[in-house]
Amino acid sequence: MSGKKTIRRYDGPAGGWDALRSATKHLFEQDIPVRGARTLLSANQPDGFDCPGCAWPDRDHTSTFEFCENGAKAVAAESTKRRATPELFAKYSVAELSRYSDHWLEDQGRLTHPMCWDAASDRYLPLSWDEAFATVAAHLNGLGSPDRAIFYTSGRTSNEAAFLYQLFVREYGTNNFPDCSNMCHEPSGTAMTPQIGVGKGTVSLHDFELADAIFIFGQNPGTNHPRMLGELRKASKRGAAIVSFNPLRERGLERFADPQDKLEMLSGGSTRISSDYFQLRIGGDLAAVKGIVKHVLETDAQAQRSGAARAIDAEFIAAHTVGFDGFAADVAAESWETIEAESGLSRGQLRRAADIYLAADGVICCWGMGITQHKHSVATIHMIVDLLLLRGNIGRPGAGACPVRGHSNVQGDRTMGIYEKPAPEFLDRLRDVFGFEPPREHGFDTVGAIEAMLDGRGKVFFAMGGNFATATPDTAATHRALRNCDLTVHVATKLNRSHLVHGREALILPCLGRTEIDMQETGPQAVTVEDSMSMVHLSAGINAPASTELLSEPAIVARLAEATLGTRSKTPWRWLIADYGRIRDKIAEVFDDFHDFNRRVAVPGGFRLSNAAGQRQWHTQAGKAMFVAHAVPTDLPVHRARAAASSPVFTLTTVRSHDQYNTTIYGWDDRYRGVFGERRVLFAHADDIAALGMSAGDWVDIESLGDDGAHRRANRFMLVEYSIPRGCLAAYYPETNALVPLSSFADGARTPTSKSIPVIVLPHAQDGPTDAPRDIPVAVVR
Ligand SMILES: Nc1nc2c(c(=O)[nH]1)N[C@H]1C(S)=C(S)[C@@H](COP(=O)(O)OP(=O)(O)OC[C@H]3O[C@@H](n4cnc5c(=O)[nH]c(N)nc54)[C@H](O)[C@@H]3O)O[C@H]1N2
Ligand SMILES: Nc1nc2c(c(=O)[nH]1)N[C@H]1C(S)=C(S)[C@@H](COP(=O)(O)OP(=O)(O)OC[C@H]3O[C@@H](n4cnc5c(=O)[nH]c(N)nc54)[C@H](O)[C@@H]3O)O[C@H]1N2
Ligand SMILES: [Mo]
Repeated sequence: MSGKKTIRRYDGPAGGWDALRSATKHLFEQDIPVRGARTLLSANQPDGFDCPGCAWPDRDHTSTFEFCENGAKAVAAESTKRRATPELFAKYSVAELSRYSDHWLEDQGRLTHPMCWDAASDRYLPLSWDEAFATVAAHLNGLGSPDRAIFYTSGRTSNEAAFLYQLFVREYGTNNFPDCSNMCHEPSGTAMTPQIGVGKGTVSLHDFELADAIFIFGQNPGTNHPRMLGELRKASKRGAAIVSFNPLRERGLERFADPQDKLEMLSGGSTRISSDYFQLRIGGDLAAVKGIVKHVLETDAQAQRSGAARAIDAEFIAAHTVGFDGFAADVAAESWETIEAESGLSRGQLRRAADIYLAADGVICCWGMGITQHKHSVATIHMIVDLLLLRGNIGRPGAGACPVRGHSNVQGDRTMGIYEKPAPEFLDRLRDVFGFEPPREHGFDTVGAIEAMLDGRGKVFFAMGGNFATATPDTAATHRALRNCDLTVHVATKLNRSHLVHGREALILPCLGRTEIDMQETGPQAVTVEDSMSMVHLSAGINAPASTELLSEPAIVARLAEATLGTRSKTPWRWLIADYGRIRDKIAEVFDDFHDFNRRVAVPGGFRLSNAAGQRQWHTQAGKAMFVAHAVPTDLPVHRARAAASSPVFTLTTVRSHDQYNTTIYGWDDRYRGVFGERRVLFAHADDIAALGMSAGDWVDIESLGDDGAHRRANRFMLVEYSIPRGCLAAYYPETNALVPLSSFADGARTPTSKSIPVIVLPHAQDGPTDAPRDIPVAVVR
């Protein structure tokens, strides 16, 4: 971490030797060169642990070790030798810790002891687990209503832990389950469930071997799902079209050198990834996809007139869908002018994309956060699914919808019932299996939880992992909300900002990570996870725990449940955690899809959950897949801000750098975008920088223009010239979260609009406040 700032173009491929070098450096920095290699080799192996990085599936989960730079960083971060011990907390008060950067906090290493904030000294002091559970239980039992307590989940939590957690919280009496999904792929489920009857992707890895075209919307696999590049590379090599829609030039979507491929590595070769790259405007995807659909329908009309073969799959549409006529009429009525203006792509570019779609037998559409974090994200996903339906591209080999999930078990957590709006049938099953009456009223999602803590309806905030204070929008409001709580509790592996922005009382409960041996009464335990393609498999740690004091997440839930519910609960909590196979038997009793769970998951690679839409069974209201029409929006917050403001208004999107995992900052480099030694950068088009009367390298402040009239600022960012459309800007998350108003979220899904923030750019006010925490060079601290 020299802190040396350099901005230079990166012309190498993604992956390659740079990836190996970078991974080695990160292992080395965590003091784990030798054992780290063994740890790495166990990632995604049948008898090893599931990589705590992303949710991209592994080939059969039985393949030889698949190298992944960012997987290596995630593993290195967890198996670090550093420890955040009670001595650290004795040395620094919370006020002092708060002045350090997120990277510094993370870099203190693994938490080792349960800690309790002491108001008199403003320090976290160690306490026993029994005292910790008694404290939480006393608070929970002292609330007038269980709905005053909020239970957050991040997406690393295993199926077993998540299942026990939702069971405990529902026995306690609330559905207040905000989770990271609310900020992530919530719109995907919200859009797809009524439209095709499932809220998950319909494809498997096998489909990637068969697809003729893969469309990628708003996703940066080179950084966030590096193993996906392996699949894309193979697809590219066999001639499949790969079509990217992204405002930014992302190196990983252009070229990739597979560290797995000896020849490619030794020859210095690389493979082209995208055959076509469309740099649309931020938020322009709905317009772009509608433009493609319009071309497809016009081509079909032409074919019908000339008696040629239909361009759409009329048989599929007739047999399997409803709503086509109204949809087609709506598309016909949308003007090309609007489509071009809002997408930023020309009619010719969209014709090109439509021709690729029409030429392909099987098409997969992938999408990520570039689609889900907008006001109109649900509508955009409807349109992507509409596009697939036009030619029957769902429910047959080589085709389908592929929302690419983030956290390694975020999909599994939802499957296990971490959801603020549980289905009545699921609650009935819980009631029958566990003999209690679950609460029926819907709970708070992430935005709702912040609102509730702000206005006093939320009093206790409990987090199973994650970094709520930093990951959420409207940083100032979120911090006020957390500080307004009577008690905040964080189950965590590493120190983070959320532990420092605490309630009147506060606890940190340290837990085991995936990579560690989870020893319970009957012996070492494995947990299960579900990847982005609905494969469920086992994960067993191999390292000794970071501290003898650590408890597993299931054990923390079980002991907290006992302390809180006492004899009110009929659930045999201790018995369940003595052998996680018993938890899995209960999961099998509640969910039909998990029948014979223990036996089926024991097979290397595990099993795939059923996917009705993938079988062309449509569990929708109409019993068929549904075409859903949406007008291209022209009255979004950005449009309104442009109409009202006197200075130029830009659309800012917030993205991940190559050296971070969400709020965990591994380092200051973003290799593929050519940024080294700095995270406070603002990517902009050269002409926009000039139009502002500024130069690349200048420092600026960013002010967002929310509909609520409030002025939100994030200060001190360096302008970086980048290949991005005019009027569009990009900066890193979470430095820019302060700019997203709490009230700005996706229609229908309430996902904060972190990818389309109307902003103005001002010269940096030297004397103005800077919200950048003091950065302490790592070398000095150690
Ligand atoms: N190493 C690493 N891996 C990760 C994570 C991490 O932080 N680090 N995070 C994990 C999590 S939780 C998630 S959800 C995933 C996130 O993975 P991604 O979905 O790839 O996440 P982002 O980095 O937010 O960026 C998405 C991409 O969308 C583009 N984009 C921005 N706005 C728009 C738009 O309006 N339209 C279009 N078409 N594109 C747009 C950006 O340029 C960027 O390339 O990754 C997971 N994996
Ligand atoms: N502006 C903006 N905001 C965003 C996004 C964006 O693109 N732009 N993306 C959103 C998305 S997609 C997501 S998913 C959220 C992420 O939000 P979160 O999931 O809340 O955040 P993370 O940074 O992934 O959480 C990291 C913390 O988890 C803890 N941790 C790590 N491993 C474990 C474990 O095994 N067990 C436990 N108990 N704790 C563990 C560590 O203490 C670590 O500090 O952020 C969202 N916020
Ligand atoms: Mo995510």
